[in-house]
Amino acid sequence: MAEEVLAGLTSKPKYCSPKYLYDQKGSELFEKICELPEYYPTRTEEAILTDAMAEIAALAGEDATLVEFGSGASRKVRLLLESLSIKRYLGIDISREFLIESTRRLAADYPWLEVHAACADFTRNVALPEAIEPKRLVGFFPGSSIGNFTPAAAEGFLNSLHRLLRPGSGLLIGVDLVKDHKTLEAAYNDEQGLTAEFNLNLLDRLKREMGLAFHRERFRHRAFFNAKKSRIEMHLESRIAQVLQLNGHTIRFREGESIHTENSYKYSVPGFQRLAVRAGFASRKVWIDDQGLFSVHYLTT
Ligand code: AVJ
Repeated sequence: MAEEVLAGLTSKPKYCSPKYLYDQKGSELFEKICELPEYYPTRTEEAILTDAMAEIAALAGEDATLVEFGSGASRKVRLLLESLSIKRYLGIDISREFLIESTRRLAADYPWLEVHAACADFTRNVALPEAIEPKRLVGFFPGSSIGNFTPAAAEGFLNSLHRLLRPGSGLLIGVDLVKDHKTLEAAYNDEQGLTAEFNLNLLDRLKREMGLAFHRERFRHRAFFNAKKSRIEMHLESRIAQVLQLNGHTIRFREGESIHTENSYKYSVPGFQRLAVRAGFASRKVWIDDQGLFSVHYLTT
């Protein structure tokens, strides 16, 4: 982490991988963001999944093993467990304590389910545990987490999932859609300031884990839609010119200069389908809510 963070903060423009937003505090804040009135993706995706459950069950088939990438609180998977014929579940997440807690709760609530947990950065090449590997898999990648990747990286990532899941498998994936800028920007600039907290927590984390000396009030959260690139960008903007020390390195900010902390790409349905096909998948089915806010795709290997 230290190396990766330093590389980002000493480059031009400055950036930090969004995966570092998800320490224990960040994961908790993200769960709260999901319940905000402005943050439409979570509730919209859950409604789509609920309505499509019978069709998803038919596509997933009998006795599949469900593998969730970035399982977080393992909340959405509960919707699937109620209706799908699933024997085994593997949650993969980068936040260890959060993962252990969530999968323990899941195992307690679904005694018939074989529950596995793997603490891993799924953006790197992950190998599946032995108990999982030989089984017919259904991947689950909800929440439009795919939006964190650039389209080129998303294609590369989907291609690695295609290889990981192997023939006869499926991937259920949630993808946020392009829409009016006001709705998009409101989702990342909530009234309560939870998204700002989530973003600023990155600096708190660097302070805790890498000794970054900084004043919180000298930074501000900024999020906007970059229409040309079809993405929400999230930044930590320096309110003033300042110099910070991190692990013996000097990091200089001009007034208004920012650390780019996250991209959240928004797709059209055909745009995402083309990307999935380039990555080796076949697009079997897509569900969209009435307002055209969000999409859920079922892809097959
Ligand atoms: C988890 C990456 C899908 O981009 O909407 C929410 C993260 N960042 N609010 C998103 C996030 C700020 C979220 N993803």
